[in-house]
Amino acid sequence: KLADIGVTGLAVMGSNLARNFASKGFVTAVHNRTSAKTRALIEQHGGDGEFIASETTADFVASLAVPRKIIIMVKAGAPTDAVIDELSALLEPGDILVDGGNSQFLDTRRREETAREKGIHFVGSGISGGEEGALLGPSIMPGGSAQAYESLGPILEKISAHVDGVPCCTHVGTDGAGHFVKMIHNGIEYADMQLIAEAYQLLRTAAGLTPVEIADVFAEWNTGELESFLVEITAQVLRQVDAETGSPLVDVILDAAGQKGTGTWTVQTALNLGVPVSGIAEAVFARGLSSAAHQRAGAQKIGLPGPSSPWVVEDKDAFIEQVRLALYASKLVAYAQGFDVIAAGAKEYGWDIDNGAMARIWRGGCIIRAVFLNRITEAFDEDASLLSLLFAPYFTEVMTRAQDAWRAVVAGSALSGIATPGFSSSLAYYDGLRAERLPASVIQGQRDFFGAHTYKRVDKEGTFHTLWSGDKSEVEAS
Ligand code: NBP
Repeated sequence: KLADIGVTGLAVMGSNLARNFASKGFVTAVHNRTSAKTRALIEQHGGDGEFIASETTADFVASLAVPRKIIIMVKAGAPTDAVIDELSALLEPGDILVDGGNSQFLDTRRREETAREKGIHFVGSGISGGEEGALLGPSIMPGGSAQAYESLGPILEKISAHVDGVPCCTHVGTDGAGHFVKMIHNGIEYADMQLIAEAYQLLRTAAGLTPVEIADVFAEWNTGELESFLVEITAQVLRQVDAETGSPLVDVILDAAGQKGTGTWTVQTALNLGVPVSGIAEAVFARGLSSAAHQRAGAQKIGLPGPSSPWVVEDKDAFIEQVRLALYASKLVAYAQGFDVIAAGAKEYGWDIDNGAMARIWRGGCIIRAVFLNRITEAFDEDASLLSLLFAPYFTEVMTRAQDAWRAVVAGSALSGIATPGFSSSLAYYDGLRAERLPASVIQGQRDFFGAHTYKRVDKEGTFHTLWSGDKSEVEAS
């Protein structure tokens, strides 16, 4: 008997994914560089389904039915290249090689091109949901050729998360499109987490709520339009008491946020594409600031001045509602910006990405799963060429309803010295987007002054330059 699918790389993600395949009835070939891990998987979980374990790469390849379908789940970067090289030498035209790791989409484009020259279908696939998702149903974002998806897709759809019976997996687009969309997903995740953390900070500092009280607030929010995995788990984190000290765990955890780099990739990519992603960028920068231990200690030491009076919230219930609305509005901005990068990436790299379908496959399995993704899908289904998510009537209504609260929260945090980079920058983006006139005309004037960079006029066609160091008359630039 030959295997339907193979997984190489059996650390937490790979072994859970292999168990997921096997438990869904697929004969699953498994392999790992260090074969002790392969043996451990079979010993501990061999009963999950039908596995074919191999110690060598050659045996692993030989154990698969043709066309072979292999998922690589090893560390992104050089290890992934090494595994691709080793496997490619053993594969035949028509075989499908999937990279399920967190690879940079430009690496995926390069690898796909090389594989294509050998007739091998290379599929860079985003997989989200961490170890639990891999085992029970992740959100899967496969790129690569449509032809590869025809035979690979049904297998991936079967092991993916399902919401309302719909799989959280769809063909995203060619070559690196899957890893691109996974990267944006992670960027949005950064923003979402930062915004929830800012909401916590406001409730704690301005309203004086305890972590457990804030957990109750989040649990309540999780029954409404903010219902999402991240809000739900934040409530659980806030409820946790440290066994050693008896303090809320959140007070014992060092306030220095780590990162693995996918948020940075999103921002770098957006910068390259010229798309503002302030919400995501601020989230990445906020993690950076949190980890700048020496500078933060230095600021404490010299006592950098803050405002003289703290924020005294009178009506706590009203304030909680304001923070909820500020969170919702800021979150929408982060998603709108994320989808803007997807649109710009699709244009730049020639992908045909269905934004509504992306929101649909993020509804389950992944970290940013949330009820309001349904509304995003509906918005793009209604108008696939939506210029901004914020222009969809449903979301415009949210902004109408939320903006006063959002402004009050941002103003209050500025006056009382509570850092809310996510809330504040999202509001600034929103007001910039709305503005009929922006001070960019001043910038164009400055650029023309010092660099003769020219400008366009509102009242006629053409490109112009003012002779700033001459008689200050305007000339038409060629
Ligand atoms: P790791 O990222 O920790 O990678 C460990 C695996 O890579 C082991 O199987 C190891 O084999 C293998 N490996 C390495 Br390292 N170098 C190798 C080489 N030169 N040749 C062959 N194999 C090599 O595992 P993970 O945390 O399970 O993640 C796997 C992938 O999934 C990564 O790309 C990760 O970014 C991505 N991902 C992870 C999560 C998550 O929540 N952890 C979520 C989504 C995506 P060995 O056993 O012989 O050392």
